[in-house]
Amino acid sequence: MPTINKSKIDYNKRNLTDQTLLKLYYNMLKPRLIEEKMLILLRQGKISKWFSGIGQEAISVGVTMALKPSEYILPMHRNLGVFTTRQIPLQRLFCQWQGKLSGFTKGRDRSFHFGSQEYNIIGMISHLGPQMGVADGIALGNILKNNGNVTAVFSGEGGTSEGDFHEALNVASVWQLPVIFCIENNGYGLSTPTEEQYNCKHLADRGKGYGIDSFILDGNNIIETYTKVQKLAESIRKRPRPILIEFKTFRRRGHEEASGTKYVPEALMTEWESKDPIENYRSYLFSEKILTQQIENTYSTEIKADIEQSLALAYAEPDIIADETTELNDVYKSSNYEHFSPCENKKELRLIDAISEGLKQSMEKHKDLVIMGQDIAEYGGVFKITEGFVAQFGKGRVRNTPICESAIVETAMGLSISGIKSVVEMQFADFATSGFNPIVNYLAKSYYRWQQEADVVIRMPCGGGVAAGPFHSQTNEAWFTKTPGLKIVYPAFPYDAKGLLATAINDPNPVLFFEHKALYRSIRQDVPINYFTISFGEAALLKEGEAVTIISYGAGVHWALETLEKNPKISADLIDLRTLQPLDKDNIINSVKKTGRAIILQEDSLFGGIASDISALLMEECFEYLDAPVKRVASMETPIPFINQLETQYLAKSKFENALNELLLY
Ligand SMILES: Cc1ncc(C[n+]2csc(CCOP(=O)(O)OP(=O)(O)O)c2C)c(N)n1
Ligand SMILES: [Mg+2]
Repeated sequence: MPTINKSKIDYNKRNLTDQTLLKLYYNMLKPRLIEEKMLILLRQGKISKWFSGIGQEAISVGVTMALKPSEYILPMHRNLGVFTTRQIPLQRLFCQWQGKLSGFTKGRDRSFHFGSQEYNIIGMISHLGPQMGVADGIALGNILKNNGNVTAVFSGEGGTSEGDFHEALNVASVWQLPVIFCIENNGYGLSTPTEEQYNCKHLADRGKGYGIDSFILDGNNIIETYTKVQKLAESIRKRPRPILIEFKTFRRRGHEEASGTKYVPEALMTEWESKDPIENYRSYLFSEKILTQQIENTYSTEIKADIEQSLALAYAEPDIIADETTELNDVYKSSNYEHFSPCENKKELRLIDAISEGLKQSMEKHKDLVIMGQDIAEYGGVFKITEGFVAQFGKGRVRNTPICESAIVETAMGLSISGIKSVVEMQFADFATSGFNPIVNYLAKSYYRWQQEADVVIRMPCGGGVAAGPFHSQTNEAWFTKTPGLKIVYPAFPYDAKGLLATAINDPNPVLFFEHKALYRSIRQDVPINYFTISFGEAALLKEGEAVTIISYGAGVHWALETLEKNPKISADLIDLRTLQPLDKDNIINSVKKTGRAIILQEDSLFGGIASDISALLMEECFEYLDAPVKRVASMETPIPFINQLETQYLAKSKFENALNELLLY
């Protein structure tokens, strides 16, 4: 029988019932016993990787028990207690870790990298920090739905050094979002001790800088953790606002099991071992005569039986059989959203007006659609696309954001988890770099990983010819066409922009919507006045001819049109791709099979751009039909410069006519 020492932690059970006190114990014991089993399995080589939460159980369990089951929790890699306290069947957890079908990711992601709408748990991506911005989005969803719910999100002290932490706290404070930010300060981030991680006394002190109330709690004291979080949650439900809590605790095992703890001073380890949250609580409950040996035995027998049975079931489940179609079908959420036809009644609009009108009509159609961006509210955005929107839709749905692209993309992800669509306006497409991680890692991969759609459109004012230099002129679609999971739209005309934007917003997948700034006010067209949609993946054949196929998109389409106007004798198919992902391969291939010549014009610099991929596609699919090598025309391999003569030299426009004539003469 285990010995019962006097508790080293001061507990005060206040008015908690024995039943609650025991429940807290049971809920801590469960992850501990699972971990002990995992360590054995790890030694036997039966599981691959394990991040231990031993010694930190009071935080996961205290926070989870303090929240309602309907409230979202966003845990990290040491929060097994969140999952078990929410009573996820162990069989499913074990299947997740074994990469079996009954897990949560169909073998596509490991360990705690999953979420579950069924249990209101949103698991992490490896990058740690993005969780906090996603929590902001879920909390914003709660505010907009006025449901009084609180959201809790976890981070290690290491994760607080990431920009995401700072952005998320700032946004939560500016918007008074009901989020409990829980920092588990366990002394180390991998091998890095706290003094090499940050240079302030307490991380909780950072709350002050953001205008957020913050607290320091003994993360090993389950009663303190549970009661304080419960009280704070109750208060936040009534008066929404963010709270920062720093839980002081210690990581008792290696960063992950295989990496050991050699760099941790032994004395420190011994000291924290004596502060074990379960052992001490157990002693306390025994001393209060709340826990008896008999109850303890019952708990432990029950949990161990559950572990053994669930493990047996998980091991018995057949391995996943790799199937390409299954994998490819799960990159994008398929959707049968309704299509709307354009009406006869038209009005001449500039590209910019068409986008504005399309956005406004989508705001009218989707009553909860939220748009977010810098200066988009009263100011109307730097290009004035959202002018007048606040007056019509209110500040709740038309949201000025601080300058924090990462947090806003993450917030959009959180809104999607709440079932709310959003459009994010990048002030300039160039600044998407500051939100790059959540775009390519969170939004793009979420559906494939655990079937959570990222119902987000990111508007990308892009492109050169505006004498704006290297950071306000890029057309950076190729950074994103590379990434499975994203859809990329790039209209060249007002009509297409309006219809495609409506589709982008209807589509449940993450869509990057490129808007060429040089076309905003220079291109006009008659556009149907009603709300209408245009299908993705359908290129437009702008001109029909016999001698050559010209393939382009965005400003390139207009450069090609100008060139053809200047050279009326050239008989060409001119294809405007309109969407780059999905790409209308059939129409490209069929046209080139007909003409036998292909030239691809892209505004971006050449290497690694979409032109290269289309060229390769044509080599593979049309080789025997080609009368000349496929030609790519693109801008120079330099950053895009500012001054007119340099920019003109840089841009592909000046090279296109020659290249086309050369190709025709081949
Ligand atoms: C952006 C990023 N950089 C580095 C890593 C590698 N990494 C994973 S966990 C970790 C330490 C995290 O420390 P902390 O936030 O304190 O959490 P703890 O592991 O201590 O619970 C590191 C460096 C990562 N996953 N993501
Ligand atoms: Mg840490």
